Amino acid sequence: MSKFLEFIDSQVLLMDGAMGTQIQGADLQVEKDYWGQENCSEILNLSRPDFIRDVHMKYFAAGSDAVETNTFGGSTLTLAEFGLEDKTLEINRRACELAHEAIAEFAHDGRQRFVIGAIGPGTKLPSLGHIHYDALEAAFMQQAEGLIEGRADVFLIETAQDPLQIKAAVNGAKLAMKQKNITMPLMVQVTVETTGTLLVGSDIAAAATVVESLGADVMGLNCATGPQEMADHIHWLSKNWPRGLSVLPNAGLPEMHQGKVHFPLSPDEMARWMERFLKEDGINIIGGCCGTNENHIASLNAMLERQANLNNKNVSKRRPAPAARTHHWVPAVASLFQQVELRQDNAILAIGERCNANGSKKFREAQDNEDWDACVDMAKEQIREGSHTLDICTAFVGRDEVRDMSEMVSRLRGSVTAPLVIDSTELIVLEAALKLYGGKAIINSINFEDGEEPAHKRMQLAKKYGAAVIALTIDEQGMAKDVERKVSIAHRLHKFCCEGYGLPPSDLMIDPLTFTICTGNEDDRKLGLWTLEAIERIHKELPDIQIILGLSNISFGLNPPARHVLNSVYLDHASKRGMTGAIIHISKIAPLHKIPAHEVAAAEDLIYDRRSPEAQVA
Ligand code: THG
Repeated sequence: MSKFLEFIDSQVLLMDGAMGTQIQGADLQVEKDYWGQENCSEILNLSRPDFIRDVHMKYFAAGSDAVETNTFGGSTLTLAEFGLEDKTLEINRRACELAHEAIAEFAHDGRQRFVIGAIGPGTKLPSLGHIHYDALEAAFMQQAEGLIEGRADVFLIETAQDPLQIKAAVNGAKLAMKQKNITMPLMVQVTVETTGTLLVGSDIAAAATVVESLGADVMGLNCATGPQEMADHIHWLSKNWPRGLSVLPNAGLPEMHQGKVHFPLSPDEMARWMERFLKEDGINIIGGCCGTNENHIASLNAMLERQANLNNKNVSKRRPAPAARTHHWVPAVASLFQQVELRQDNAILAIGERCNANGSKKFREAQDNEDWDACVDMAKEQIREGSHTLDICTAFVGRDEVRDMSEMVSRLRGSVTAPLVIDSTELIVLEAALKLYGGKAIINSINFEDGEEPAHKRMQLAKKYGAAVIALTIDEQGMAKDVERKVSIAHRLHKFCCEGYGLPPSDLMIDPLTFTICTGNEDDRKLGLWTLEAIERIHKELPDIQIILGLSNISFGLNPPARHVLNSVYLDHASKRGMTGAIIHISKIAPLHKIPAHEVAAAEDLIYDRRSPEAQVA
């Protein structure tokens, strides 16, 4: 484990206060100090290293255990707004060196201190279409390389307003680490506005679902509001988030005083709030954002020392241990807006089937006419009917699947609250969709039909973009029909995805395949029953994974009313055996008590292949 993660595991870590407050309070000249670019404070790393180093030293003197590098706007894209893109590496490297130089000035006391490589969001929101994922990832990668060269101890992706931007920043940092053959802890701090969501509308649970799927070591909140407005969100994280927690509020909600922004919270008030978060929510890292200065940090430092020495009068300690907390991480996927649990209480996860070029004539025609509004309306209708997530498939002979999928995802991401299930056999379609999607999607699907290579490629996507995965029981011998093969491929998929890629078992959704049992062919009569038996075994042998089916396949060949009955009855039986989700047309599903008993019985006879003696003779 890194020294930083060891530290925050055993003691609360104090970060610094704002850089901006310090810069505003200083007498800096636009031409001389900013090289004519007044809004680019990253220039100061090169033009006024003495000033930046002094700010860091002020915070260390006030008690900080770590300072953030002056690189908030240091991604290539943000620097390009000032014509400084070519200086990305130099600026980020130099900023880290300045923080290290400040630490060196305090070497005499032997304390452990850290350099936190700050990565701000930039000015463009990918979920709103301001910038494409690829450009963002490349820009963050270059910034991260500079931070690594300057020996930052940690990456801090902060003031995040868009989960898709978080993905680009995390992946940029990961690519840089791979390039430089190094691993560093990753912190992600989101900014929850007074509206209660991130700027693009994500609530804290949606944001946490995405951040968790990317493997960040610490999640926290910073900016936008003071501690008071953060309290509910911090409390949610405390109860749910499985790893380290950080809180860096502004010095209260900004107020306008005679045309100037004023942050009202005093150092004492700030410390009281943070003391409460320490005790009630078990956070690991505290510090300040806009409006906080060295007085706030000194006050937080004094509070920490007081807490550390409450029960220990003999040896003087600097930091208390983080308060114990119990959290429960619920496996989930997410749209840009909200989290949806993969295991529903007393119900299956309903995946709407109708936004599928192969599964709905209406959708296919709307897609072919490029009537995207009609396509989006079908998505919304399915949510109104009760679908928790939506399967999206745009595979249509003669059309460009990447383009159509991109059209769909870039519309749906901002207009529907349900997470998306990206249904395509084409790798490029899956990746194009994932690059557009700020939520935590579900990839539909992987299998071993052509060996493991295609599955490897899809798992790499799932890990990179943070997605759950539907995995079909198909191998090199083809689709599994009998129980033994379904179960053994399920185990192979589990091993491949969970052991091979660290996919949480709860994010693996095994699909043991539904075939129609309505062909009249003798060979097909037992297919539904075998799938039910496979569900029962898989559920027993791999209890943590999800099990889903494309339900409507079971009844291909029957007339619509009969299909609705068979689908409903089969869903009921599959759920009782352990199925946790299904791709369905939910408004056509009826609870069994609403279906006439003789129809249920007929459907069950079909499913269990119970035939009257005459029928068997025939
Ligand atoms: N497993 C997984 N994904 C899947 C499937 C699966 N994706 C596609 C499919 N199978 C599930 N989706 C559907 C969607 C629609 C229908 C069946 C399965 C369907 N549609 C009617 C029809 O074709 O007759 C409605 C036609 C219409 O409205 O025009 O039956 O198994 N992982």
